[in-house]
Amino acid sequence: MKFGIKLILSLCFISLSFAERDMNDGHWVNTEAIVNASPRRAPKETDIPENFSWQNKDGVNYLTLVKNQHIPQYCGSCWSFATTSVLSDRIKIQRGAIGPDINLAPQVLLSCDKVNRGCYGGWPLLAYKFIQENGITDETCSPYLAKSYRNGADCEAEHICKNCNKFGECWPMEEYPKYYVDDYGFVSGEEDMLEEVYNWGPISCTVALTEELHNYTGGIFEDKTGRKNRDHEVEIVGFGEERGVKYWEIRNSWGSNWGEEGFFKLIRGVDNLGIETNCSWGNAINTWDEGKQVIHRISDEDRTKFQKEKLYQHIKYQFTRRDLEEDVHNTRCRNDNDNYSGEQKILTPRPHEYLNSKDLPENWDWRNISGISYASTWVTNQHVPEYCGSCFLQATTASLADRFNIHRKRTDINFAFSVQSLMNCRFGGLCKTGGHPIEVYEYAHTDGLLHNSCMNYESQDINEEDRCDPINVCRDCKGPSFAEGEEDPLQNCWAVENPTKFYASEFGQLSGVEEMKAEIYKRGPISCGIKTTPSLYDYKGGIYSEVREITDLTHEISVVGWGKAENGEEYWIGRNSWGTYWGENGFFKISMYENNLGINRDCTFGVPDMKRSGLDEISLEQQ
Ligand SMILES: *[C@@H]1O[C@H](CO)[C@@H](O)[C@H](O)[C@H]1NC(C)=O
Ligand SMILES: *[C@@H]1O[C@H](CO)[C@@H](O)[C@H](O)[C@H]1NC(C)=O
Ligand SMILES: *[C@@H]1O[C@H](CO)[C@@H](O)[C@H](O)[C@H]1NC(C)=O
Ligand SMILES: *[C@@H]1O[C@H](CO)[C@@H](O)[C@H](O)[C@H]1NC(C)=O
Ligand SMILES: CC(=O)N[C@H]1CO[C@H](CO)[C@@H](O)[C@@H]1O
Repeated sequence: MKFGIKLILSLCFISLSFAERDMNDGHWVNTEAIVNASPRRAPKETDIPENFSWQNKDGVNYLTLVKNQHIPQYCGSCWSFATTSVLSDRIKIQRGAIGPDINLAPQVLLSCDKVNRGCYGGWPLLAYKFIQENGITDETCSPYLAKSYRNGADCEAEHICKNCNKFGECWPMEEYPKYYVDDYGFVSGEEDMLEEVYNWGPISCTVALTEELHNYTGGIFEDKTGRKNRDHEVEIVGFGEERGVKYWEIRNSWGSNWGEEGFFKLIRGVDNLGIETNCSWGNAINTWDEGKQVIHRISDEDRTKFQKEKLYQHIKYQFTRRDLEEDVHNTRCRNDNDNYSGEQKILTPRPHEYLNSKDLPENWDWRNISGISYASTWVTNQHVPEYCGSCFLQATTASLADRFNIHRKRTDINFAFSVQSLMNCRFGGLCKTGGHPIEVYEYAHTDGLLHNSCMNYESQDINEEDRCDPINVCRDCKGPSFAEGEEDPLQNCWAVENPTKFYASEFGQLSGVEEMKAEIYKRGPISCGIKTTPSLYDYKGGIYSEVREITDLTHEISVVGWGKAENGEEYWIGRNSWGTYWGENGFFKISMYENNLGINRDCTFGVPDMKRSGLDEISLEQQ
């Protein structure tokens, strides 16, 4: 490998004492990445407005979810978050913000990009080059672990895209969608940066970190220390001018409880914190449109290796069909709540009391209402990094997150609630046993839900004695990155004080097509119990149908709408929590009548309490 130009490596290093600043003295960057860099694409427009934001462009949010690189423990991975969020956001822009967000996985870069330095820093240009050559998966294949190849993460096939079963066994997926970088390159200087952001989408830039920036809570930040030693990477998503002060609008990767819901503004045009010196951009190849998908198939080599090492054949689809049919291993993740003793909370008339489902549209899909996607909380995978029966949390929090997005008209933060925070309070049930969906709504009503960037999904039950310990409910951590085998990687972590909470005002149960349609149409997605069967595991697309006598509902999913096929068959549109490699990008269609898999039997809903969540009420009637 040839080394040449010396460039500063962004280390994402943050320490309140700044005692180890020498870590960012510089790094030799592989010249190939620079040689491969492309010139910027020609601008479509050179007339740049005074204010512009991809977070709210004509009332649509083109940005993907705010993340926190510092949980479950500190990792200097800002470069991998900045790179994947630039690409994910640009993909969303290219798709017109329709369809579920594609959240590319920073973990793949941390596990496999060995030119960069994992949790000890990296350089976006090298990351783009890696993705151009090797491709990348989304977070439902490879969830964030805050570990890298240098401190405990591996890069076997199963770490790029995995699935797991109830017996603690995991294996590489045979087939899954992959994403590739098309062109990538540099940009610097205010004028070029404005042009690039406005025409093509967010860019990422290296900045110098200061203690003041770490303490930032809002407004236009201006560094007075003059620090230019760039050691952090952030994403510019817009720009503007306020009372004569020009600023950049920037997304950080420190979670939504930092700054202005995860964002900050920085004075523009004076290279403050060095932000106008070294920026990069990258575009993805279109592999999402119908017919253009790139499906990765496991190589013979990987399969053989896995079979040898882990008896792959035996666990491939974890159980025999008869096992599944009879659920001999008790894979249920939802407990029947027919006998739920708690109260429903009903304060306003129920939609089916004043709407007649016969008057409702033939097609209603919260993923695309007049060209806007509201069912935009991310698709999750409850079975990675380990198997966990958390469907009762996944389906309920996804329905509520979509409902918050509906209320906010999708113009500000992307809602996604932390399932792990709930699990760490052992609320409603456990990974091992599954749980009760309605109790999750009850919890949202009494205690409130937290943003996903409080605690990311580790798919593990917590010990009874640590239950609801604040550091396990909403956490943040500082550097340095722990070394492999270090005893307590949490020694530099603390509980976030007063994290923003999101409440439900009402919640209740419903069943049957009439009630379901009215509730979904008027107030948004609901969650419903179904029976999982062997054929459902194998579902790849189309309208699923399986009518049988259902004795109990073993799984919980979210219903985001309905439709009518050309042959007149009506169906529900469901969101599952089995990753994007399952079904239609994680979603499915199921025949509406005759109670297929018991879907019409026992559903639940929650209504966002905007006022108590500190959010402006945007009336649904205005939409
Ligand atoms: C940042 O916040 C910490 C903790 O509140 C405080 O001790 C420190 O003085 C602040 N630093 C600056 C530069 O404001
Ligand atoms: C830009 O935004 C600021 C603050 O929101 C506002 O005061 C100003 O009028 C806006 N300028 C334009 C041209 O919209
Ligand atoms: C619900 O109550 C009925 C009647 O008391 C009982 O037969 C059934 O087993 C109960 N179901 C559950 C899941 O507890
Ligand atoms: C979204 O819905 C509109 C009709 O409201 C339709 O014209 C458009 O093709 C749909 N977009 C996608 C990507 O399905
Ligand atoms: C393309 C670009 O902006 N490169 C700059 C990166 O930073 C170094 C060191 O400050 C500059 O010399 C380069 O011009």
